[in-house]
Amino acid sequence: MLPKRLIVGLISLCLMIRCTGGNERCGASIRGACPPAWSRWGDKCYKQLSEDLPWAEAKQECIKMGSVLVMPQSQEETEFLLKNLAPFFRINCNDLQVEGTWVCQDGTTDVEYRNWREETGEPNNGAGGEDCAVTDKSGWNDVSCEFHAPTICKRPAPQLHF
Ligand SMILES: [Ca+2]
Ligand SMILES: [Ca+2]
Repeated sequence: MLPKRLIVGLISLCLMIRCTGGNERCGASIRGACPPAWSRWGDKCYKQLSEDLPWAEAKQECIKMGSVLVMPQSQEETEFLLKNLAPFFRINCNDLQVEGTWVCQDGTTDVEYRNWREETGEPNNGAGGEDCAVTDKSGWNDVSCEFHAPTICKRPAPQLHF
């Protein structure tokens, strides 16, 4: 019987085989470990910045590190981040273009997932100027984009070709 650790290791490798059919050669790639100080969930890596930043700066800092400002695509992803990285954090969601129309993007992917905190009527555009969003365990809240919120950056786990 295979040792349990080995089985877990194999499962976590997320093996992907690419074949282009016919006589073309096949290639394979695996997702490698996250860089030091980055946390792994699925095939993604996450890191919290040491400084809390306004939305625009948070986006830029993540890009500088070859990543994007985090936008969770599910409750499971959100829970991993709340538990392992920060009890609340900024998400890449805003209604800057059209008040009340929220655009949430994970990199360039539009995200449909929503988790507004209902008890306090979020998003409530409090004081008429809440166009960015943060999340904690009770859900999302719209806040000022200038608010210095904990920032998590996200990037794919490095892909190794062989
Ligand atoms: Ca707003
Ligand atoms: Ca609010």
